[in-house]
Amino acid sequence: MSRLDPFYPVVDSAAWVQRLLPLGVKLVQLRIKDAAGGCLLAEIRAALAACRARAAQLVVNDHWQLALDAGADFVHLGQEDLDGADLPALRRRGVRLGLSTHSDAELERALAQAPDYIALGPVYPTTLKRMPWPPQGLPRVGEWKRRIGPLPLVAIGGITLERAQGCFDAGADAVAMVSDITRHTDPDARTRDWLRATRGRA
Ligand code: TZP
Ligand code: MG
Repeated sequence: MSRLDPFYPVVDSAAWVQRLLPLGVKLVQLRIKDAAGGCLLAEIRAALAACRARAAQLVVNDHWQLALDAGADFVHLGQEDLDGADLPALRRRGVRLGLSTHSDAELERALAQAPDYIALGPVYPTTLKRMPWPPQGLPRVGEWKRRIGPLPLVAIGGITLERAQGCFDAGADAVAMVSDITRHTDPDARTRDWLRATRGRA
């Protein structure tokens, strides 16, 4: 089971990927919710080329077919995406799979797909996405880790640098965040702070 880099920023454009990689980011998710077709493929290809040039890994959210065509490292899917996704085709091409979970039932269903990592969210309240689940809290991170064993666990939702250590101590292998990087007043400095704080864990 391969390890994940502990610092896992989630961004919405290839431009963000290109900005973060020179700072030392080694794992990044491209999460584009408002584009389609050729534009999306171009974003994925640009992000992937940037990752290849810096020995970093690209995770593509939602768009598994485009990720497959482009040869991304990972696809990240929610439960609602699972029905339509051709998981065997992803496996054949060596595209790894990350799955979101928010409840016991979702965890059971996700584990049945033999994913390469499990994400649990929202650990803290998040302003980014309206979610029907209350914040899971750190005890739940520990519970998830006990249940999934050696499979990497990604904590997401309201995670700041100040909250990261608590997530790791509770059992997260990696922490993912949007706002704490992209909405920070100084995203580059914040990214460097994150890298300093997490590098020893990689
Ligand atoms: N999935 C669970 S919480 C979340 C997603 C995509 C949003 C994370 O954003 P932030 O700004 O780090 O809370
Ligand atoms: Mg999705």
